[in-house]
Amino acid sequence: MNKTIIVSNRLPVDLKFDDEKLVVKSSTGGLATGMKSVHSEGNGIWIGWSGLAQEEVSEELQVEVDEALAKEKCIQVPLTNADIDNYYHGFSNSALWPLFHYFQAYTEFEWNHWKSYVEVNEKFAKVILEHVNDGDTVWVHDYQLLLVPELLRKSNPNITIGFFLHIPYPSYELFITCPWRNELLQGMLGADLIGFHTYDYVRHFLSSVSRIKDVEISFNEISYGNRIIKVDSFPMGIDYNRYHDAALEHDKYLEDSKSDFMKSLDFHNKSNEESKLILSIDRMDYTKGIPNRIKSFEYFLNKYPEYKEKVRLVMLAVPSRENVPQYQKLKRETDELVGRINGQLSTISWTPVWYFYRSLPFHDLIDLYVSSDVAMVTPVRDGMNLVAKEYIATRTKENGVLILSEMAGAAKEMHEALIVNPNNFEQTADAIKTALEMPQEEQKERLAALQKRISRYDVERWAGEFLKALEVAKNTEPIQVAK
Ligand code: GDG
Repeated sequence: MNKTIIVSNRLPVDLKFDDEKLVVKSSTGGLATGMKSVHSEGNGIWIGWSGLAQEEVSEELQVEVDEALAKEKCIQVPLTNADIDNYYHGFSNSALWPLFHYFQAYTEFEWNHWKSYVEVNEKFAKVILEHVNDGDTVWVHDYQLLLVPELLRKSNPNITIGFFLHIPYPSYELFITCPWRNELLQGMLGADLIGFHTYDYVRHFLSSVSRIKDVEISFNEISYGNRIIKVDSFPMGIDYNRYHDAALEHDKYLEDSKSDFMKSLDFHNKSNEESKLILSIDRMDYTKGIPNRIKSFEYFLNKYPEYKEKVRLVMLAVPSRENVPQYQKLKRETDELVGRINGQLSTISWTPVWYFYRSLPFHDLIDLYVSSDVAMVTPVRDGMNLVAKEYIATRTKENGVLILSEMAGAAKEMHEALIVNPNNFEQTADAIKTALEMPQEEQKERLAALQKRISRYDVERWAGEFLKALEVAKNTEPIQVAK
């Protein structure tokens, strides 16, 4: 029986040794969260890095690691500390990530990082080739593995290869600044189907391909050698029922096991009945617009002082890529901004920004979603953004307003949110006011439309449609080009 192999940089589980004891933890990233249901249901496997460097794993421990991963239907690609530094922190997160998110000034093109990126992509291809059989489907994910499709195709033309990019694809003008643009495109073109979150990213990709490579393009099909490669948009959804059902269970949570968060929120609610909560959740990343969000909230409080003591911004920033200098700088800037606004505006009974720099267990996350009157999802650039969709899924009482950046892929689908330009503090501040004052009937109408769409196009449907399109792409006959 043919199988589907999912491939991503990180496995959906995270391994750590705590006092020589192996600890297996589920990852919190967007991809891991989204694909979990697809992986657990299928007969396939997931190939990726476990989070442990080779140097940490002795031969004895290796057996234990492999067993723990096998239980989760996972196979690891072993990476060394040098790989992690150069391929992951280096080329992936200091070159591709900023470049693809339009942060050109942060982009570092280092030859040794690139060399390691090539080597690690080869390591991934090697492990995949050891487990793939003719007729199988391999679905490769994201910017860390752009070379893998071509490496697989060269070694085994009898497999179906899909590739999905979770981050934005930049305009041609930006993409050409990369010294290895040819190699990157060549790598992606090994796939039968290349997917992006939005139509804009598809257009940018096709424009790069047509200007850099000598190929025929007709609509969304690339004629390349004797193959046809399809390119299309597949906006990623969430596991809607998981979030919706967890929200419905929320009252039960309160009785059974009060989290510290809810205790604080209870206290807060009792101390000021009218007080409202605005929620912000992201990885601590410069693409997520965290400083802009704090500044917009500060602008709002200064422009509409009647809201002082009546509203709080609850900001959860999950530590991310803490070894990369730009992330350390962002953390310092965020600490300072929160300190400034709280220092200037707090009163004895009111702190404007509640800031948590950590990751929270799922049920605390749900506490936050459910308890918030407004969610601010205002990245300066974001492939999709799943938090926006999760917030909508947890609204079970026909209230709640989403403020969403037009720079997030999600804005292309979620028109009923209050759409803002995150660099326009005045507009964002006004959107906060509109959200806080929105009549219940309007909240209900907007939510109903959003929930209908998000629940219908959930993560299973996303994966199903990608895999269906991949099957069709594989069976497409090449266009006969006249000689
Ligand atoms: C990349 C792209 C694209 C967050 N904090 C906690 C926690 N989370 C979960 C959220 C959500 C996920 O992490 C974050 O997903 P995003 O989509 O917002 O962002 P990225 O991690 O940057 O993901 C992005 C995505 O891939 C999918 O294609 O949308 O554009 O950048 O699910 O709920 N989960 C828990 N505790 C936390 O503290 N349990």
